[in-house]
Amino acid sequence: TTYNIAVVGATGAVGQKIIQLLEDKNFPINELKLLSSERSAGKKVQFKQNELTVEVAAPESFAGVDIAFFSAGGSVSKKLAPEAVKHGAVVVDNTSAYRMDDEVPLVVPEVNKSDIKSHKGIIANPNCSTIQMVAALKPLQDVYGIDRVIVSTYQAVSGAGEAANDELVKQTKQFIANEEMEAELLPVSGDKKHFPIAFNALPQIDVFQENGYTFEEMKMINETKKIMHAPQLAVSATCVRLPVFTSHAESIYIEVETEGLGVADLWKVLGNAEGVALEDDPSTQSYPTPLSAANKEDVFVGRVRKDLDNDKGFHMWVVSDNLMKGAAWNSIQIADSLIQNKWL
Ligand code: 11C
Repeated sequence: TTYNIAVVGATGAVGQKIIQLLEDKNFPINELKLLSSERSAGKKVQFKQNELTVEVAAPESFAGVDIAFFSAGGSVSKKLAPEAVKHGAVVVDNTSAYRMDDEVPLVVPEVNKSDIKSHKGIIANPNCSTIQMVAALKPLQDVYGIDRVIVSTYQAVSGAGEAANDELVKQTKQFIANEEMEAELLPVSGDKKHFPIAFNALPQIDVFQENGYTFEEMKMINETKKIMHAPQLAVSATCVRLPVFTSHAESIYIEVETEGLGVADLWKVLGNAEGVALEDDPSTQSYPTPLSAANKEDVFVGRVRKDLDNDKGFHMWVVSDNLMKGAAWNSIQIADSLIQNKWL
């Protein structure tokens, strides 16, 4: 069987990765529809032997579509995802529009694939920094239990879209030419102030909430509890943007429920976990980095250490390509689960 697929946001950073993966993985496609805002409509995109023209996304675009991937921003999803569902499509939404909606499964297939079954037309793809964290934590939670998580992130600019990549390139050139760096976008487009990202680190991703945390930090906290089915899990996050193009890195501290564990106990579980690649050997300086994880599907884990004071405390370093497992690859896996399990 083959399926009619739509990609909304086809010219964006995530949309392009989705199209590339649909081709690389030989996804069973009958017809592929590429959709976007008016601004990008008319652009040509190569898919296998065909040149496809990007069309303006409208409610009627979804007639006959089986699966629609949305990654054109929350407002587009709010407006058009329900229309796609009305036309019979199942939506895999990569924005934050529906993630915390009780009716909408929020899914990382290695963690909570069976949640997909209860979908009512929309399945949400979590935030990139959340996905890689839960992929590493869930196998440990299943075997040893986890009470508490404290995470600090080191996030790539591509999480803020291609314009943020361009801004990093521009500022780097300006810095090297001894010119003043112009900051127009980061940390958040539309916020009151902008700061250079080149040769810098910005402790703000997305807008501030009333409690002093940023929206990115609250996404990591709330989405983690939902995906791991652990409302009582203590989670706290500090999210930082770095001058890196691809892959988010995370320093994660956990407190497990089981007493007396050692690093080898965590290695054993992580080494067998689906979608996780353990790269951890101090004697050979073996650990993942944003560059080594780029363009790969796995979530890489290294630097596993036991806390020096708390018997139940462990530290680890988790790195993954934010546009792959963090976005496009996770969405493709959700679509694949829909098909394989006949959950469409
Ligand atoms: C970033 N994590 O790195 C964000 C991008 O909710 O899907 C992903 C935004 C989202 O800026």
